[in-house]
Amino acid sequence: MGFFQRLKEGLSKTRGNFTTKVDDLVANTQVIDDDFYEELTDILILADAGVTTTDRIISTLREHVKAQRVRDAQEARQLFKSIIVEEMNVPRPPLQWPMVMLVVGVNGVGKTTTVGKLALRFQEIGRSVMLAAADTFRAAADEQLRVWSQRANVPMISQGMGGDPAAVVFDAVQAAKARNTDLLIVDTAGRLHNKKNLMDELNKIRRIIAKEYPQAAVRSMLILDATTGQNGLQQAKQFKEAAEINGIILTKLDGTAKGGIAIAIQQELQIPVWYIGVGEGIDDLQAFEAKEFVEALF
Ligand SMILES: Nc1nc2c(ncn2[C@@H]2O[C@H](COP(=O)(O)OP(=O)(O)OP(=O)(O)O)[C@@H](O)[C@H]2O)c(=O)[nH]1
Ligand SMILES: [Mg+2]
Repeated sequence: MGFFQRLKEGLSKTRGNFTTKVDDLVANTQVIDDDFYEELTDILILADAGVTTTDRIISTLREHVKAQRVRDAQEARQLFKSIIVEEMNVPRPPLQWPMVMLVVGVNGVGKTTTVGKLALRFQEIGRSVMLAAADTFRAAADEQLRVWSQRANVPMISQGMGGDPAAVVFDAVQAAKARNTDLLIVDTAGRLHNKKNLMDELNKIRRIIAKEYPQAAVRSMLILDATTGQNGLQQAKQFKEAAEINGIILTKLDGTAKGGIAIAIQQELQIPVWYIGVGEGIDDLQAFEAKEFVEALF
């Protein structure tokens, strides 16, 4: 399956929910009136785009329709699409090498799986990759990461369960430096934003990397489970308050009909989405591009 086809496939639940409704509305609209905007508002809200984002999209659409004297609902649909692209467009910064990616987030959002997917992605384009097993909390975490490291054929540094995650990261940084590794990806334990000691641990890890590996670009990637919708978004806002976050990876988009969260998230958090997860397989990670995303959705 090609890249775009895979993305379309991954978004099929959302397309079935959101896009089909938009298309039905457009097909049944003779006059663009308040009812049209109200129904479009409902469709966005039901897709989890959130009230603020929805209001902004609809009022921009109203302005454009008025300014351009649009009468045809099909034309309004085109405008709607391009407004959504604009809404999602928070450009991600260019990659820098060497880089350390800290993969963080609450429990079960897909951190370890994403580490595996990222490892393969960069290994395949010729970058040297190393993994650090800094989830020393959960018994099976090491083994789970080892499986991914084998699939992606990249080395992994670990100290086993119960150790100090910061010590694992210290070790991994020394190993990454010694081997001239382009990308060190650090898997961390799931944590809640309100657990102060756990959030402090993340900040400590960042300090260690900054001190031991000043030449590396450090990027904390917050993993967000798309199926948790607006709740997940609120949680992410709080997470961002407690730890520095540089990018978002939105997982499990294939598992939700409410992919509208992907529309809301960038403006709401003011953090770019770098990648999206559209399945459980090692290939199911895609670089996020607003335009492509919207094309695949519509
Ligand atoms: N459908 C789907 N499932 C995913 C995706 N990403 C991860 N998962 C699944 O989500 C579940 C949890 O994934 P993990 O990678 O273990 O999540 P985690 O954040 O590391 O979990 P903890 O370490 O326990 O906090 C697994 O069953 C994954 O297969 C995705 O993009 N799509
Ligand atoms: Mg994990």
